[in-house]
Amino acid sequence: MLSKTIQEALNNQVKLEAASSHAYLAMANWADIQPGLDNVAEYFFQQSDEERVHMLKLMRFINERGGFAFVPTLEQPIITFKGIKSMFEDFLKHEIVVSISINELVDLALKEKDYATHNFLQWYVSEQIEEEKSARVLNDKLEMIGEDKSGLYLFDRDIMMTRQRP
Ligand code: OFO
Repeated sequence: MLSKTIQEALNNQVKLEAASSHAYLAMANWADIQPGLDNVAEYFFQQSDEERVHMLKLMRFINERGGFAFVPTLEQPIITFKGIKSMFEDFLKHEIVVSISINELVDLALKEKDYATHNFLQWYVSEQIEEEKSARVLNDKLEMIGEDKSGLYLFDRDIMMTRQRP
């Protein structure tokens, strides 16, 4: 049985995963209307789906452990970007926020001696290592490319190969 404290903390994480899904959906849409960023758009559509899966996994766990998962109210995310570089910077910043939140949850689960939740959260710890790494690699590539149009062409062409399979 989940304590009220853990249930609330997990529901906050549900909201953060939902907000991630929303934020990446906005990035996908923005990329979708830019010339030549079709694969970047596809990358973020898939990333958005993946965040929804993270949210659902949390909801199912909360319910399974005798809690109640709340469907969160979401604010509109940022929907336009100065350019591809600033969008990917936001992507990395967002993943770092999520990692911090997961770490705080792990810490809370230990403090509350909720070992089942602690164990469940390990999947998210590994996931965040991967997601932060992917976002960093993509930001490094964009840094290297700078304003080079052919570099950007290749970035878009190859981005789907960098996606980890769920
Ligand atoms: Fe849910 O993994 Fe990214 O944010």
